[in-house]
Order: sequence, then structure tokens, then C-alpha cells
Amino acid sequence: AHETLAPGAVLMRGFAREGDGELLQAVESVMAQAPPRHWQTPGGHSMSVATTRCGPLGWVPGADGYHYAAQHPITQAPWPAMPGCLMDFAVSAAAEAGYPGFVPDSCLINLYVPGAKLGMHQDKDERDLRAPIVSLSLGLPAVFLWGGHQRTGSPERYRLVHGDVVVWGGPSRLRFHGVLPLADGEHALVGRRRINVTFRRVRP
Ligand code: MD5
Ligand code: FE
Repeated sequence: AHETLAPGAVLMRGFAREGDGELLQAVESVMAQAPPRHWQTPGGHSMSVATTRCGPLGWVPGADGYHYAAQHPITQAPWPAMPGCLMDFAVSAAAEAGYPGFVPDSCLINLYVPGAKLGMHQDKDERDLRAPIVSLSLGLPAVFLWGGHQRTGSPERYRLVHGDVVVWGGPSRLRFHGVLPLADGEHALVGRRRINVTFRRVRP
């Protein structure tokens, strides 16, 4: 059952539960090639969420702002290739949510340990804002905050658990959002972590 949260935003509970082992293995292989790290934000703070990425383009925070780059800013190494099962997953999740033809060129992996959080923000560094973002949650449950088009106001709350998938597109693509500090726990497959994987189309 798919739940339309607002025009363009579709929550598919448990959509990724069936293939979770293979998806996790693919994510682990990317993390082995490019270990998640706490990047500095342009404001000089260290993110509490550790990130890595795969695919042709990777989102990177830097002193001069956020941008997409084909290489690691320090080692100049290209990002790991996007594993086939992640690509296939993103394409089918988007199609299922009403976005046929979505092909990601970027995949961001957010690693949360207990206490890690993500402040309210918009995802607007992608050049192609018509494409949706596909989000896959693995591991410990999290409270997702969903605001409006302004930073102010009290956001709606959704509990996202292992295997939940959300596709954010259309008028919902630019809404402010964040994640509350992760509660401690232990997930049978993923351990004491939450991993969120987002698939994006950066270049039109
Ligand atoms: C997370 N990640 O749980 C979230 C899930 C990020 C990020 O926010 O930027 O890595 S993706 C939630 C999302 C993406 C695009 C649009 C909207 C929400 N939205 O309009 O609410 O780690
Ligand atoms: Fe975001």
C-alpha cells in the first residue's frame, strides 16, 4: 500500500524489505571503498551524520558551499560505481511511485549512529529539480520531520523504519525536512545504525 503524503510525495512502507540483504550488502561495498566521514559544512560545523556516495556525481559539502563533483575533493579518486542492485532498486521504486523514466546519476549514503541527527534543510543543489529523490531507510527507526516551503513552522512527523521507501517529487521536492536524533537500539540485520540512501538526478 502506498501512501500519498502530499502531491508528489509517496511513502511506500516496507517496499525494500524483501531485497534488504542484497541492498545492504551493496551499501556496505560502497562504504568499504569510500568510508563514510563527518564532512564539514560551509558554516564550519562537523555533520553528526557520516556520509559517503557512489555513482557518477557525489554531493560534497565544502568551505565554499555544497556542490556535486565527480571526484573525492582530497584524494581526487572517482566515487565508487553505483552497484547494479541499487540502480535497479531506485528505478523501480520511482516507477512504482509514478515517476517512470527516473535514472539516478548520484547516490548519497547517510550513516546515523545513536544521537546523530539532520537539521532542517532543503535539497536544492541538484540542477534537475524536476526529478524526484528516492529515499531508502535501513536499520534503526527514525523520526523524520517534514516541513513546508519555509524553514519556520512546526513540521509533520513520520516514523521511518527498515525497508521504508519515500519518493519526493513534484511540489514536494523542495520542502524543508530533517531527522530527529536517532534513538539507541539494535537492528537484527543492520546493527546499531540507521542508513539512509538517497538516489538523485543531478544533471538534466
Ligand atoms: C535521511 N536524507 O533520512 C534523509 C532522507 C538528505 C536527507 O534529507 O538530504 O540526505 S531524504 C528526504 C527528502 C529528500 C528530498 C526532499 C524531501 C525530503 N522533501 O521534500 O521533504 O537521511
Ligand atoms: Fe535532504
